[in-house]
Amino acid sequence: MPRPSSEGAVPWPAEYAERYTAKGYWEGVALGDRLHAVADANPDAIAVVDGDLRLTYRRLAERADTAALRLAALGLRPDDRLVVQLPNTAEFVILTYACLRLGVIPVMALPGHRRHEIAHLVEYSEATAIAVPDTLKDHDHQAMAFEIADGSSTLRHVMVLGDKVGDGAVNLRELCAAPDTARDNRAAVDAYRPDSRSIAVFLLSGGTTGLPKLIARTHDDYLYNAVRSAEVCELGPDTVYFAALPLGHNFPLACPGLLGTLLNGGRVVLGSPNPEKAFPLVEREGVTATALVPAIAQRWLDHHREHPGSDLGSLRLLQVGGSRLADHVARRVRPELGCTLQQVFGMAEGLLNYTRPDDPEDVICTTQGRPMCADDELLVVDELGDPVPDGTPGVLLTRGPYTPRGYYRAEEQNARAFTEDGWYRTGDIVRLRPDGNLVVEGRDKDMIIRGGENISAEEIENFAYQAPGVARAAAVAMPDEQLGERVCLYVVTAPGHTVTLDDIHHVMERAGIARFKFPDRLVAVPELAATKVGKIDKKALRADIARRLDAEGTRR
Ligand code: OOB
Repeated sequence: MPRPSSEGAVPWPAEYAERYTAKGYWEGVALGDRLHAVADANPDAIAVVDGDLRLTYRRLAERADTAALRLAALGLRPDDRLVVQLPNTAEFVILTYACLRLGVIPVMALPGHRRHEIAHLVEYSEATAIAVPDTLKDHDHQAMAFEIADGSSTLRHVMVLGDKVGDGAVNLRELCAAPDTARDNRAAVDAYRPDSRSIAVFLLSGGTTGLPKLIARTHDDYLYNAVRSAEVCELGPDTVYFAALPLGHNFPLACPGLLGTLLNGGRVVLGSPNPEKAFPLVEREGVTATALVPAIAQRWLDHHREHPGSDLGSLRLLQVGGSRLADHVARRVRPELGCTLQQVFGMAEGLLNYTRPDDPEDVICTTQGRPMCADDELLVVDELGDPVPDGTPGVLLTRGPYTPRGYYRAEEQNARAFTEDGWYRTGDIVRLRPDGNLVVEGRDKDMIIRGGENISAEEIENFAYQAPGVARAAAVAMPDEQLGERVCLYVVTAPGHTVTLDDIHHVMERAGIARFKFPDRLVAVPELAATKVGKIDKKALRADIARRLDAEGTRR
């Protein structure tokens, strides 16, 4: 039985879908078709730069269609799921574009994910294919992918990018290479055209419970996400966007990122955020816009201070988001880097808030912006769920034309994360200013944001309990100058036991967990403070670790 497209996703109610269509947010166009239309209008403009490779729009579109047919020849069909864990390369772009044309749904994994997370994504999405590098940062992704395929009832194709493609793997460089013949593959791929209401991509939730949830983004909603973001950021054909953050993240993928740039005929330069490499690339390619998380923005500022000769003169817009940017860091951007800062408070679940390039400097440096769409609905509520007066901090709820009404196949989680009338509980504590801009004041969710990677405290605690001698465990964020936050694990040990950070790391290492989730510090305590209702008092623990760091003078 073919699975009906979009089964398991939570659609918008019909009246909303009609309204979003009537207002023109949903254009009824598949993303791949729109990308092709841009390619037709700008065939000779450079679309993608990956090292020495420069692809024009014509060549990119051709390669995407060729890759789509090669995927189809392997047996992939519309609505099949392909887990993508690739570095920022031309192959990432071509493969994603091919999927969008064919209706195969990419599941956007992150480079740091390991066996545990990837196996979960494969199983959860019932993926038939996976795309990985051969090895990256000393990790053998190819071996990992084969191991997962061995234990999976759905995964049939392991696709590998690199020089060491093993037997039985699909060579991604070949799959994404230029067509063998001059034949035009476009019409053949057109036949697969997905419905605009169907799922275009699966993004991952940061998640507060164990493993990530999948967020089904439709062609209609994600096209709007990218197009409207590009408008707000004033992107155009002259934009040279530097994709520095891993492209599997919503931010560099479509806010406006890769898709927003390509949908405007601009140029995307692929790379990574390390300033030693990034700065020369910005200069060489005349980069005009990029997106960073606060931890990396700070590194850029410091590197620029230490190497005043580096020329970032072409850079006009520096987007920073993913976690709270400190006001004093924000204020350094224009005077030191000579470009306009844009704060972005967004989420893979949808809602995007941006400061606008022509906002007063005070708004740019002290707020996280305002929603990009007039039909984004925002509600700020207290613990009882009642709206608070404007200007009072509360938890943010939201609905809108690019915020789906639930996670994919996650009824239980949806009952908690969404209200009955479809509001998404962001778990972020915000204050709404009279000028409409939001200030993110904190978080009401059990999540740690370590250098832009979201980590569920609960997941860390579950692993901690597997270490011998751990009686109770609580993971909390500890402040860190470099990464914003790090993971601090409080443990109460069973009588006669000692537990070290290494013990916890061992457990996580064996389970094949992403490294970025490994706790940075362990604090053993005789007991964990409790709240009135008997839950672990994490607020008290966060205050405790901040005090300890201050006392040690190690709060960098
Ligand atoms: C982005 O998306 P996610 O899904 O990785 O994380 C979303 C969460 C938000 O709910 C919030 O807790 C936090 O990350 N966050 C911020 C923030 N931007 C995101 N907290 C404070 N200040 C900010 N500026 O992180 C994301 C998606 C699209 C664009 C930008 C970021």
